[in-house]
Amino acid sequence: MTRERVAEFSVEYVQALDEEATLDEAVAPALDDERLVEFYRLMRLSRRTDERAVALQRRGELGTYAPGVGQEAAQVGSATALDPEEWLVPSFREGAALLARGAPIHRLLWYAMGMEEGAEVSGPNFPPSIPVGSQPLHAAGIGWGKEIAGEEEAAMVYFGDGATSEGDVYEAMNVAGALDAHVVFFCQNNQWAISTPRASQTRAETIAQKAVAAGIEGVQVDGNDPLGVHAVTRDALESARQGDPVLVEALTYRRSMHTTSDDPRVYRTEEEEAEWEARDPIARFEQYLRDEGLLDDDRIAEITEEIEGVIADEIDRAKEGRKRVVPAEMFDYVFAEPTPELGRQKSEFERETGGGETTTPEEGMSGEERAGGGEVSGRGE
Ligand SMILES: Cc1ncc(C[n+]2csc(CCOP(=O)(O)OP(=O)(O)O)c2C)c(N)n1
Repeated sequence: MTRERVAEFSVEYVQALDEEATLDEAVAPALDDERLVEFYRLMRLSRRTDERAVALQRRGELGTYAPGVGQEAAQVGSATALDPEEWLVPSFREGAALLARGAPIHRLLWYAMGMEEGAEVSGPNFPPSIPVGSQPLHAAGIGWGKEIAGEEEAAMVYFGDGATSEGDVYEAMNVAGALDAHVVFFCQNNQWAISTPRASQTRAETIAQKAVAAGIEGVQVDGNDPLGVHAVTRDALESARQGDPVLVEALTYRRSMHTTSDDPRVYRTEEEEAEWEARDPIARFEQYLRDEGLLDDDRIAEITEEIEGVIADEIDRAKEGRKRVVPAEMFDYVFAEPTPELGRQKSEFERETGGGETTTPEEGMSGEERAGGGEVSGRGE
């Protein structure tokens, strides 16, 4: 009888900037001072956009909105490693990543107003994907295309820890590995999938190890450390551009609600939230930049003022450009010719909603949503 070990695997964890804001020079990427401050500005811009968007939703100006509070380092650190001409494929929580790609805030707000135009942001960025775990397949397709065309470019796709329970995500990683697709799978493990905790999602010790079965590399990084994330993503993209896909697991935390229809107090403790507040990515990075002499109170006040101005202008622009939303139209864009079943669903929808047309998102919302969401967690948006 023969018994021998035929394969062995391990998963590396990477951190450049620790919780005390001390930098590990060996891991940190070489970025100039201006770029470092820009990362900080983008993270603050995203945090403030989220705050204003939630307030707008509470006043009935937006439909559903998914804030990325707490995940700014994971998104800004990674999206800035992608070249401007490379494809970014987001899920529905990638506001910070899209801002880092130059997306105008009014478009993100239009999306939350139910307007199709909101999905069209500048550059090679896919529209948000609401069906959980579906978009990694699209990214694998883009990455395979790059391999066939012999182009040294890669695509990067974002998804959550919950999405890794979907078969599509494995299929995407498997096909990417088999076909040398130029793709980075970027999982933001924010510890929760609506009300399902990470521990109930999988028995696996890490999400990164889910790469093993696909024969691709998996790596874990401190997702609240923008410099560690940038370094890991830069290396992953370098590998992907040569036809070796990578799965990155960024360990982070969704500090706010799942969406504006959710109330996390129902399913998690204040102690847990406080624990992660202490590891907030913006506070840590700000501390580092202060220690390096790149930020002080005056510079921070300047950045704050500039951000407030940009967001105020963008909100005005979003309101001015708001269009009538016709929810029944969603049935028209599934197939070139609607199937009989879709036609039936559309008629039923129109019958039940009296035509399905709303003049503003506010009128289209239920009383509960207008009031800020009486319904909690588990909803299907
Ligand atoms: C296929 C599918 N199933 C269920 C839902 C409802 N849903 C929306 S978000 C979500 C949880 C997603 O969790 P995760 O992938 O961890 O991403 P996060 O929301 O934490 O960013 C669920 C179940 C959906 N949109 N699509």
